[in-house]
Order: sequence, then structure tokens, then C-alpha cells
Amino acid sequence: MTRRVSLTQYLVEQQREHGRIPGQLRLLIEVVARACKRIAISVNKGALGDVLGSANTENVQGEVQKKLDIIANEVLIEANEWGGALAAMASEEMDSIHVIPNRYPQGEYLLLFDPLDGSSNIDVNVSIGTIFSVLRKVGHHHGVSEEDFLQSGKAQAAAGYCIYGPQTTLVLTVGDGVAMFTLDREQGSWVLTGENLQIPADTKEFAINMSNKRHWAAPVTRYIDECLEGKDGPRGKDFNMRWVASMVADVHRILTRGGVFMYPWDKREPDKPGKLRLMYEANPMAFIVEQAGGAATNGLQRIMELQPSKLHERVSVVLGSKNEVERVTAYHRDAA
Ligand code: P6P
Repeated sequence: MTRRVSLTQYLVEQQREHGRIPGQLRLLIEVVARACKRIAISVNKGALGDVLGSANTENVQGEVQKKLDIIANEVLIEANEWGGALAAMASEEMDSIHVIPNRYPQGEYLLLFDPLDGSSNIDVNVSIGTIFSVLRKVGHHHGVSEEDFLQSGKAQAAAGYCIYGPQTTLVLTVGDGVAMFTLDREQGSWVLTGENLQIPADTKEFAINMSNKRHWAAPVTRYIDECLEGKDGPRGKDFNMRWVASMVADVHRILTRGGVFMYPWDKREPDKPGKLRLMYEANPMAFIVEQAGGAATNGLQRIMELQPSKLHERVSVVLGSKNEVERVTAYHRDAA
């Protein structure tokens, strides 16, 4: 029987050995992990709880919100308000930032999240997830505003996601490799089930929504066409394809067995750089992927080096096995 290590023990030992998880950050991570447990309980109720279907409201993205989107958002807000680690929070489901109310102490961290990613999969019982990113509030000015959140991804203190799938799994990095925790439902605790996860540099598996093929830019079409030509084409090997339409599930697969994930710019909405959001989807996933030896670009630049100008801005995403991401990025640079 291998030694069971809880999330708390892992965080305390990481702080003792590497000094990368100060007390406030450890509390913040534990509170987010506890909130994910509560979200998992709601997600797992399905039709037995009043959690499926639409909430008949729209979010800042103009998307119809599912009931679980709102439930997950409220769980994360309520869980994180009182702890004293945060100055403010930002969410895909809220137009503006949520400043910690005066009745609670304010801390030095900023928490950003997509409370429930992959909502189109909720009612069809396909894996969905929560994505979160932690920044520090730089500068010691009093108060906090949206501008405090506009930091590049390389400033992240921590990032993670929780996937609500056949297992409920929490994946976390504080900049010292990637760890994975599986929820032990009998004990109600997170148990360490993976450390220093590594994404293979090469792969034979790509993830993209092929129905958008006619809208892609040339470098993306070139890359995918070469994959489809298989061993008779320039790649000299056959490729497999996966597309879950839950970024968390596609990234988790890539973290587990390699692959390349792409949600590129396309000409359906040419003014938008892409569909996915930089601050609370692309940046945390890029941090995790890079910490696992992978790569993440917007086709031309490292995602974590992009300087955000708006809280909800979107970005084109190519991430996963390093050599494949570098090939796609090279095709974009050739075209540019
Ligand atoms: P499409 C989910 O809505 C999401 O934001 C990501 O999780 C996912 O990768 C993508 O959108 C799926 O988009 O256009 O294939 O439905």
C-alpha cells in the first residue's frame, strides 16, 4: 500500500522543502479544493438535483448560462470571501471583478476562475471542470481594480483545474512541477495520485473542432492536413483525433498521454483572436502544460508572455506536446 498523502500534507511539505507555498497561498489552494468538492457533489446529482438545464440568463460572453455555471460560481465566491488570502476575484460568469467585502480581511492574492468549463457537456453527462489561476496583487496601493488583474501568465503564483469525470481529479502547479490529486469519496479527501507529471514531447493525437476546418487560417489547415495524410504524407505516421469540447478534459488527456490541443483564430468572427479566454482558461492551462514539459502558444507567441488589456479577452490556443506545438508555431511564423 503506497503512503497516502493528502493535499494539505503535500502543500505543507512543499512549503517546508521549497518555500513556494506561503501560508496564505496554502489556505487559498485548500479552500479552492474544498469548493471543487462541493461543486462535484452538485455536478454528480445530475437529474436527481435541480442542477441541469439553462438558467435562462446570459454571461458577459453573451452565452446562455447553465444552472450549474451559476451554482459553481456562487460556491467559489462564498468559499473564498472570508479566508483573508484574497483582495478580489474574477470569473468568466461575472462582468466585473468581485472585491472582498469590507467585513472580511483583504489578502495579497487575486483569484480568477472559469467555474464550470465545458457547460455544453453538462446535460449529456460528459466530463466538465473548474479552471483557476492565482495572481499576486502587485503594488501596495489601497483598494483593488480590474487593472490589478491585467498581468501576464508568467506572473501566476499557482494554477489548477478540477475535472468532474469518471474520477474527480484536481491538478495543481505552484511553479514547481505538476501534481494530481484524486477525490476519495469515502473519506471526502484529496489524495496525491501523481507528481511531476510530464507531457511526452511527441504525439500522434490532435484535438481540434474539425467542423470549423473551412474557417481556419492556412498554417492550421496545413498542420491538420499533414496529420490526416498520415504515414503516406510528410509526417510519416498516422494520427488519431479527439475532441471532447471540454478544455479541461482535453488538457487532462494530454497531461496523461500527450497530444496537441488547438482552438485557433478562425474567420467566423475575424475580430476575435480566438474563442478561449486568456486570463482564466489559457493562462492557467499554459502554466500547467509548461510545468509538465509541454508548450503553449497563440500560434506566434508564448501564451504566458501575452500582456492582457481586458479581463475577458480571448486568445488563440495551441498547447501540449512540445515538438508539435513548435511545429504549429513554426508554420504560423512561416506564414507571417
Ligand atoms: P466548441 C467550452 O465551451 C469551451 O470553452 C472549451 O472548454 C472547449 O474546448 C471549447 O469551448 C469547445 O468549443 O466550439 O468546440 O464547442
